[in-house]
Formats: sequence, C-alpha cells, structure tokens
Amino acid sequence: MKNVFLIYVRDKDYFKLLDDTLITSAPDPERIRVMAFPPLGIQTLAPVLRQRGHQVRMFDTCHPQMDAEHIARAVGKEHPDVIALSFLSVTAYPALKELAGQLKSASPDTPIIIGGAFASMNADLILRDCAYLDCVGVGEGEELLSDYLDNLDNLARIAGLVWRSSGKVIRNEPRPLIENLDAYPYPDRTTLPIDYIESLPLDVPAVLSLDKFCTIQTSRGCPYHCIYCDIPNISRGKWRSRSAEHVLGEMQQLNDLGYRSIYFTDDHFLFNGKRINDICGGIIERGLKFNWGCEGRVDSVGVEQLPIMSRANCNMLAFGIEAGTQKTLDRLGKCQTLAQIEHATGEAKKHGIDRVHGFFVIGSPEETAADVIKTFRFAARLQLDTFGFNRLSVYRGTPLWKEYVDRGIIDDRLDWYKSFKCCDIDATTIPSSVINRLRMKGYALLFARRIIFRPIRTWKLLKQFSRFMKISDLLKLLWSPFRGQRGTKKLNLPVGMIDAGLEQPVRQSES
Ligand code: B12
Repeated sequence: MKNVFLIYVRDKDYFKLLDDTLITSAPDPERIRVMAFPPLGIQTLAPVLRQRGHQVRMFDTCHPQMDAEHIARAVGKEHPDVIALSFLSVTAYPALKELAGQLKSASPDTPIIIGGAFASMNADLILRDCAYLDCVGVGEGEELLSDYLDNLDNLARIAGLVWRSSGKVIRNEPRPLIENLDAYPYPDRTTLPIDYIESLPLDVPAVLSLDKFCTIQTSRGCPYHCIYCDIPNISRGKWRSRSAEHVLGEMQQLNDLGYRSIYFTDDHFLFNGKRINDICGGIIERGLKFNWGCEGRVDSVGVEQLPIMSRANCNMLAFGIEAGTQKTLDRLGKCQTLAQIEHATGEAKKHGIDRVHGFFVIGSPEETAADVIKTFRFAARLQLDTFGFNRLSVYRGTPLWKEYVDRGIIDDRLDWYKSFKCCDIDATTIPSSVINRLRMKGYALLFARRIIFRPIRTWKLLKQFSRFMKISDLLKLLWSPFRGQRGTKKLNLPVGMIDAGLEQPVRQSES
C-alpha cells in the first residue's frame, strides 16, 4: 500500500473562481465553486489506485487551499510515497515546473511522476528540461500508475515509463493501449471539495448553468488526421469505447448524485451510430434527468442519430467545422465537405438540439483574406447558435508542427515547449492584424444576420446567457469580438525568428 498525492495542475488562465455574490448561501466554507472543467484525469485514476489498495489524496490547484504553497506544506508534513502530477496541455507546463520545484524541496526523497497529453508527447524533453521530475508516464495511466507504485525499485519493467537513471533518460517499451475500457471503476467526483460550474471559454466569464455539472469520457481517440490536432498522436489513430451498458451505469450514478448537466469530453462521440442509439435508448428508458453536450465530426454516422439524441436530452452539440472554403478544409486535412457541414448543422437544429456550436479556425496556411470572408459568410448561412473563431495554433506532436520543422520555421529541439499562432510564424498566412480586422467584420455580419433573420432564437439565447450573468458581463461578451487586440501580448515566436530579429514572418508582398 502506497500513499499517493494525485495533483491536477491548472493553467491559471483556464479557471475562474465564481464570485459568490451570485450565490446567496455557500453550504460548506471549504467548498468552492469554480468556472472550469473538472480534472477528469485524476478523477479517473484515483479510484483505480484505491481499488488496488493504495491511499490517494487528490488536489486541484484551482482551489485556493490547494495552491503550490498548501500542497508543499502537506508534502513536507506527510512525505507521501509518490507525488503524481497531472496536467493537460503545453499551456500548463510552466505552472507544473514551478510546482515540482517546490514539492521537491519540501520532500526531496519523494519521487515525482507526471502524466497527461502534453507530457506523453514530450516525455524525454521534459525530463532533460526539468531536474525536479523523476519520471513520465506516457499515455493512459490506469495500469501504468499502479504498475509504477508496485515497482518503485524496478522501474525498467514498467511499460510506458520514461525515467532517469545515473543522469541518462531511459524510455521503456511503449505500453499498449487499454483494450477493455469497461474494466475500471467510475471516476471519483465527490472527494474534491469543488463544484465545477458550466461556463463558456473564459475570456468572458459566462456561466451557462448552475445545475450540478460534470464531464464524462465514454470513448477515446479519433481515426482522422487533421493537421493541427494531437489526438491521433495520443490515441495512436484508434477510436475505442466503453460499452453502452458501462456508460449507462455511470450515468445512472451521476443522475442519482444530482448531476443535471454533463459534458462529454470524448474526442469524437458521433463515431458509432449503434452505440449512440444504445446509450440514448438507455437514457430514455431509465428516465435520466440530466442534459448533456458532446462534440463530433459533421461527416459522422452519428448525425443520423440526432432524433434519439435530442429525445435523450442532448442539448448541446459542437462540430469541428473549422473553415468555409473547401480549399482550406482540404489544407487542414479535415476530409469533410461544405455540404456535409450544412447537412449536419441543419439536421441538428431540425431535430431540436438546443445549442448547436461551431468551432472555426482562421489564419490557416495559404488561407487568404477572401477565404476568411467566405468562411464568415458560410457560417452566417449555417444553423448555428454559437460559434468560436480562433486563430489556428500549432502544437508539438501534430502534422502541422512537423511541416513547420521541415520548412525550417520551427526548431524542434529548441521550441518544443512552445505553441504558436500560425499567422505569427507562417509566411503563407495573412497577418494577425488583418485577421483581427476580418474577425470583427465577420462577427458583425454573424450577429446582424442572427438578429434580423432569427430574432426569437437569438433573444432566447441571450436570455439563457443572462440567467447567471451580470448584464455588464453579457455586454462584454457581445462586445468582445470587436475589442480587437488589447495591449502588446508578447508574441510566442520560434528561436529562428527571434535570432533573425523578426517580429513577423517575411511574406511575399514584403520580400
Ligand atoms: C476536454 C479537453 C479540454 C477542456 C479542459 C479539460 C480539463 N480537464 O481541464 C478545455 C475545453 C477547457 C480544454 C482547453 C484546452 N485544451 Co484541451 N483537450 C481536452 C480533451 C478533448 C479531453 C481531455 C480529457 O478530458 N481527457 C479525459 C481524461 C480521462 O484523460 P487525461 O486527462 O488525458 O488522463 C489520462 C491520461 O492522460 C493519463 N494521465 C493523466 N494524468 C496523469 C498523471 C500521471 C502521473 C500518469 C502516469 C498518467 C496520467 O491517465 C488518464 C487516464 O487514462 C483533450 C484531448 C485528449 N484526448 O486528450 C484536449 C487537449 C488535451 N487539449 C489541448 C489544447 C491545446 C487545449 C488548449 C491549449 C486549447 C486553447 N488554445 O485554448 C486549452 C488549454 C487548457 C488548459 N491548459 O487547461 C490539446 C493539447 C495539445 C498539447 N500538445 O498540449 C489536446 C490534446 C487536444 C488536441 N486537439 O490536440 N481542453
């Protein structure tokens, strides 16, 4: 039996404590409400370790009493056998390093193992970069972490572990993907004294509902290869799922615990039509009372399951639309057509999905200003309720990162811990300043078309947002696309451009 501290490390830009002026009475002072996604990774791992006889204490650094100082004090006092740090993406890596340094000095003999998406794709580089870390668990942690706890004195035999031995970084053979995802207990959503509040992405604090909210993962992976996405890398291009029965068992538990809003973090929930049918049929049969949201591709079979999804209280469906020109869709490797986008979003609305959301990226390679305008015009025609237009970013481990390394734009050895906006580093894109201008015009077009052609639906949506939002925040939300770039946010640039003293890639017109 090992005593494990299992810690979810957050990037401070991705959570916001809910100001209790909104809530009259907070039942449990220790308990906090935070606008953030729950830490499903450690919620998933904790019950597995407990089931195997280990003692697990969970921490989420968004809790003021679980920040670095508090955790370091607890580590210094209790000296756990192992500290396991979990974090999601490149943006949280600086916070992770800082915390690891504090925990290592609080208990130098306690080994620190880390894991999560970014860690899995950069294990060797992280161990070379951060001396406070002892090893990295690559990929799924259910078997790997308990294997590690059982073999602390024989690390060479743990598949999927990257560890340090007499100054050398050693990578053990990869651990196969878990075949039977039904084999594990349901995530622990009760131990952490935190209520996670369903909210929109955080540049404007929009509380969507105060219903008891959580996330669930019913399948893993995606077999498609969009050039900007790391998921195929993480899931080795495979799609695997839990059985409908196993998922419904968890949903029954959540329903009975009072959860009334659930978001599926599946990379691609719409992949298997029959399974969707079985899950939705079970939700209806059992009379489960929660609303739920999920994400998927427009070309998936699941689109034909929309009628039963709607009857099963699916009230939010987000599609990876990305662009409104076939040229850019093909450049991004989306393997989907404009017609499929119109069909899927139209079907979703026709079958009563309350909020249909479209994810878009702008500033893609070879995308012109005219293409971006076409994308906004296309979006304006779609049956979407909400939409997000983010400048395309490149992350290590994606095909686009590899392309930029091959084109000599990114130095993989020196830039590995960064992510970049393509429009800041790729000469084939349009400049960021042009994108922001086009985005403002585009949002004006989208808002205008909604108010003129769908006034009732737009009014309903605004009413939904304003239920828990201060009017000032609602106005900030509506005005946010028109505020343009605020202040001089330091650009993330590759060493090659910094050394050349370049602030922008040298574009044809300028050369
Ligand atoms: C849901 C999600 C979000 C949610 C937040 C979820 C959260 N928990 O906070 C939101 C929408 C807020 C979000 C935001 C972002 N995300 Co996101 N997100 C995801 C998504 C789709 C699923 C994550 C999830 O819930 N997994 C389910 C749980 C069970 O899995 P897990 O946490 O990975 O844990 C498992 C293993 O990793 C492992 N493990 C985890 N911790 C540990 C610890 C140890 C010690 C060990 C041994 C193992 C281990 O075991 C667990 C069980 O198997 C992933 C895609 C993916 N498939 O990973 C992208 C993903 C992680 N996100 C990504 C990105 C880029 C971002 C953003 C930067 C996007 C942006 N520009 O805003 C932000 C950053 C947010 C931040 N830093 O907090 C990228 C990361 C790429 C990279 N190289 O860093 C991914 C891979 C998506 C992609 N398309 O490439 N995201």
